[in-house]
Amino acid sequence: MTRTHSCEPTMTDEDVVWFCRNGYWILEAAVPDEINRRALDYLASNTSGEPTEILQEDWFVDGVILNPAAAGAVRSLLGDGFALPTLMANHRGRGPAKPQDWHRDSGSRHGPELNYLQVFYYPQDVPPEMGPTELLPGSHFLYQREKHMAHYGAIKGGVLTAGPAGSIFITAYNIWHRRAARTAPAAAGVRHLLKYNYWRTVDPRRDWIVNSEFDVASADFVVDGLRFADGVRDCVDAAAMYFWLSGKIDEFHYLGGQSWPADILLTKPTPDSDERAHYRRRFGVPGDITDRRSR
Ligand SMILES: O=C(O)CCC(=O)C(=O)O
Ligand SMILES: [Fe+2]
Repeated sequence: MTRTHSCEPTMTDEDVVWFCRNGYWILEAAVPDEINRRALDYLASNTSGEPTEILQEDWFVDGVILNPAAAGAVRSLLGDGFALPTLMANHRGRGPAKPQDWHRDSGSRHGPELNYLQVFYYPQDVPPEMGPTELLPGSHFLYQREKHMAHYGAIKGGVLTAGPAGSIFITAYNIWHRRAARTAPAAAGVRHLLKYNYWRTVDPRRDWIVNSEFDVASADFVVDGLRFADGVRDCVDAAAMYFWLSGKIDEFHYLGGQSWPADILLTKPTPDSDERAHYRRRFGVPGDITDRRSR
């Protein structure tokens, strides 16, 4: 029988909006060292690309799968009583190696729904030279034929998930990703990357950490980094996902043109400040502004 889990959410409205616009959420060094070491020992003797048996190990389930930081984020995005992974993959990186092709994993669907999450865990330190996974922020809404994607080389704006042992990153399943180039020699060791999915079992509703000051009309739906989507499509797609997660997708009707949530970024973050200034179009917010528009 599939196991489910209940716990408290840890993400706020702003965090959920950040996930909607970028398609991932990183938890650095979430898993304690002792569990990372046990996982590495386990993977040294279980060399399968699908070591699903690790899901039978209580120390692994408690330390990684039900890790409080990870489970709290999964709970925020998938609701209470989410179902636990039933399959485990291990992507081993050996070096030196060229980057993998950009891809989405098979079975990807596009749209505002978020019914499962693809989660990755590094049991060892993964500095850039060890070939971390690279993600393209906002690409969970970008459709491209897989065979075409495989021809792209480096894409400006990709984010390396380099991080310390115990880091976990949570992704929208269809985000574009690839293993980055590894420059470290073989002697630097294998890079293990465990990958698994959690599943929603309840209808979506806004039951993460609700901030009563949060105003969806002025929320920041612009992807962080380069904007790849056509025009303001990043905002429209991210806002639609936020409404879907809130159980309010029936109220989301983008008028088009310059209406909400279309948004122009006026200043870009600098190395000293990540402040972003926006020019916002407030007309078209569902149920807002004039109180006369129902759709
Ligand atoms: O090894 C990695 O960093 C990513 C691997 C991956 O995404 C895959 O093989 O599907
Ligand atoms: Fe993949």
